[in-house]
Amino acid sequence: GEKGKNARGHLIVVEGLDRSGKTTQCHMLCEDIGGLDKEFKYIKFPDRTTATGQMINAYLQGNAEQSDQAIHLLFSANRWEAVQGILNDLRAGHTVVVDRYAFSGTVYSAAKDNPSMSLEWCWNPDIGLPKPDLVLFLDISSEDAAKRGGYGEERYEKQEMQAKVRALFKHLFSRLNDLNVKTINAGLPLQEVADQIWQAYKNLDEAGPLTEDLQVLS
Ligand code: FDM
Repeated sequence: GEKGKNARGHLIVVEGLDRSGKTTQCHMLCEDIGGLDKEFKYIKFPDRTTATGQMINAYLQGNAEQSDQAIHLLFSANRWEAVQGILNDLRAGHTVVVDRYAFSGTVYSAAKDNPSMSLEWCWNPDIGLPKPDLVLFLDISSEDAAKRGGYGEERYEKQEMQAKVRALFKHLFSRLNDLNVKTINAGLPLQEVADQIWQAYKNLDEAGPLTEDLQVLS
């Protein structure tokens, strides 16, 4: 359909566990959006290229230590420093596809079971970030993830951690009830997952141009 002059782009977040195929699916989605002759932008968090991202990368690879609180806030800062760019893209009418966001930020930190970091505490620094129009949660059991060749070498890539993260994702999404979340079984073959993501995108796109301002996470 015709896009109104003031229509903003959609903010779409893809979330999920390690080995859920998130990044592959983001690329397939972007390619299909581009195929419709629409402008898109792909962003991955953590963005390891910035100053905060380099600190996060060193932590994840085991080359630096951080307190649980400090690394949590660095992940959040890594999103906050990208906000103006995201808003500019959305206002220019571009679709922004985000690979991990505040939801990963909250559940990976909460999964550490640090008694001074409740789920609420973990969510707090991300309050005010642009709120996605759609969250695609790629859900995969640890058995299915293991079939894909197991986890890598980074800090959180352990089965026990992943199981906690999965439960916390479900818990967090059940609590954020004004959020548009679509859970997709990421244990299905790649193309079936891609088809379901595309259907969810089409539903959003066909609902018409977005003229209202973007909301924020609360
Ligand atoms: N992760 C990712 C966090 O712990 N907090 C965050 O805010 C984000 C965005 O970092 F284990 C974790 C999730 C994962 C690790 O992510 C690196 P990628 O997607 O593998 O780069």
